[in-house]
Amino acid sequence: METPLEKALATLVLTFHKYSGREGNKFTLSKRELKELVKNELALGEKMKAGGINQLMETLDKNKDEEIDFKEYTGFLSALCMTYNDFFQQDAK
Ligand SMILES: [Ca+2]
Repeated sequence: METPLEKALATLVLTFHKYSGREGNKFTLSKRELKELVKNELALGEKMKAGGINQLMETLDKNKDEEIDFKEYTGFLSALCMTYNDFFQQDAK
């Protein structure tokens, strides 16, 4: 049986592919695909303006090819995990 962590990992991977396959390269996120992912899958996405997406894209796109590959996406997940952890630690105080 799948453990909660395994389930979470599958969700992280499947969410990437759910959006990366929409246009252009099937294995990378274009800016539009990244925007859709953030908007639909994260509560903060609702509040994010166009400038925020541009900035996020610039931060994540380490090799500057205007696409977010899976490795670059893991950088995003890592930053999100850190934020969640900070949130839990603050909540525990
Ligand atoms: Ca890239």
